[in-house]
Amino acid sequence: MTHSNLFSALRAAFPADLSSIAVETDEGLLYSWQDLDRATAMMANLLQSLDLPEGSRVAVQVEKSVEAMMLYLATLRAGYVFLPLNTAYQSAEIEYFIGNAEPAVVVCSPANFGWVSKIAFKAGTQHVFTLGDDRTGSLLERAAHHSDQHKPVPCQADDLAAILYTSGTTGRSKGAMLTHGNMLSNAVTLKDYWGWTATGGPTGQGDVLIHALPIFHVHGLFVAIHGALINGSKMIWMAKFEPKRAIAHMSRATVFMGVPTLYVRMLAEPTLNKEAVKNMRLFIAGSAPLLIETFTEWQQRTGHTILERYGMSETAMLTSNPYAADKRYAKQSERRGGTVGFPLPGVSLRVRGDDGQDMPLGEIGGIQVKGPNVFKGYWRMPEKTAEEFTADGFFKTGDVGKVDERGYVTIVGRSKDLIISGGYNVYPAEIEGYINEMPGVTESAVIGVPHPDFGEVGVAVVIAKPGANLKPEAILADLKAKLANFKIPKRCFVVAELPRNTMGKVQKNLLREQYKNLF
Ligand code: MCA
Ligand code: AMP
Repeated sequence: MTHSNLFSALRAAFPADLSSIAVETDEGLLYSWQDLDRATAMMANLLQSLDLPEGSRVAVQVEKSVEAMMLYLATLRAGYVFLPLNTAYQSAEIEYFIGNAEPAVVVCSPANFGWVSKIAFKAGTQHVFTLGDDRTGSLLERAAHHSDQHKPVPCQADDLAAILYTSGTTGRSKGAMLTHGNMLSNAVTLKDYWGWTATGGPTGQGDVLIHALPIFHVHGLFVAIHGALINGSKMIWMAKFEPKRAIAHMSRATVFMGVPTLYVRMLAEPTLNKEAVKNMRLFIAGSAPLLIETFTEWQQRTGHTILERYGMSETAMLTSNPYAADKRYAKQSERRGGTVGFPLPGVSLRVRGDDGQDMPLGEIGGIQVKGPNVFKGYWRMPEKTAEEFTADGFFKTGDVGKVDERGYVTIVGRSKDLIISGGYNVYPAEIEGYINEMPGVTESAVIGVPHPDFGEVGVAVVIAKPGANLKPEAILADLKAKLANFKIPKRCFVVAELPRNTMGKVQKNLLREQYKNLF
């Protein structure tokens, strides 16, 4: 059997000197490569001691910490399936994910143990551990009793490594099943494509990554962590993004990855200038459209051109603007603002019209992709999976875009009804469902409108039942009690009617136009 455990590939890239520093936290804690190796071995041994069935899911909702990253690596190492959950999710959301994924192990913050364990045990989970962001909790206590030696469990490239929940236009969240092979192929490609170096550079120690993103989504968990580890690169670990501190770290770092909101917030800091970034090699942006204003302002202030790339939970990274260091890949060396660059090596990308035919260059259609990075399917949803793939095996991204004559891909919109707010996805159908159930509500429409900080935010437009006295603040407060905070519309309006087309369908484009200047 081929040994394709992703952890083994990452471990093989650790530097020879295991006593050197792998992670330095914002609070000044230092973790060596040996610490990563030993602690992940202990956690992997703990997981294996539980005698879990093959393919068991380990669902994790904890605050960002180096130990939380180690738990991810330990899950890979032990051959189980990692299921990360946004810390903002509340009980109804967690109940759905746990009920749907049926994890054998759940790890939560000590403060949430009461309600999370209740949900987990009800769903049949056998083991619930806690992990605090200050190295407290039963997970580490239990792991401390296990050996710090562990042989990674052999895996096939096609074995599941993680399930990431994501949603479509309608219905509940779907679990995208990513394999060891999906993620390893993407990590290896990006290491080359983005010119990671393990030695030299201004710090003398090769690349150093500022890790500023949450670790429950593809960007922070996979692109950033795999990127650093597979290059044996040190990470400067920020538990929470804070623009001033991120800029201060840049004198000792070379690579930064962020969603556009992070760049917008750093641009608001007077300390951001050419001197502050003089050691930096690469700024990467993705997860949401980077406004051309942000791209240009960043260039003027820092002298650096942000490299924008595009990906999805289902596919990890798909396209990237070029990093000129390696001419094999850089058909053009220019990073073009407003585009997401070229399909990555190994990724096939095509643009198709509604009739299923290829669109001519420069014309807009649905983006479809194929490659070793494309997921295995949606967890326990074979019909949904079949719907999202074409007969010849391309995945329909739901993004709308075009490819120009030089090969640059531009995303112009989305056919899926999705709002991307500060890099987090918000599904209008989910929010509308909650509003429509409130007493006194006839109907609602949630739309995305431009926002200077988050790029886009949700706005709810609600119709009241005759005689009902609906208060926008009460609607928002009710939502806040039930849903993750980033999903709450930033404004709510109670109106007499919604614009409709002749079929009676709400015309969200007209609502978006009407409310576009709110912020
Ligand atoms: C926080 N708030 C938000 C958001 N974040 N509202 C809308 N959108 C958001 N993204 C609100 C909270 O509800 C709260 O409101 C208030 O802001 C303060 O919350 P706090 O958590 O303190 O906010 P923050 O620390 O300022 O967070 C902003 C942030 C964060 C740093 C931009 O949202 C973030 O880390 N975003 C990155 C997301 C990410 O990693 N995405 C990658 C997905 P109130 O006080 O009213 O409750 S991976 C992906 O998309 C694909 C695959 C890809 O290509 O990478
Ligand atoms: P997720 O469901 O979190 O995986 O979000 C994936 C979606 O984020 C994609 O389908 C795109 O709509 C969007 N996205 C990711 N990167 C970019 C980008 N650079 N520009 C525009 N949209 C992006």
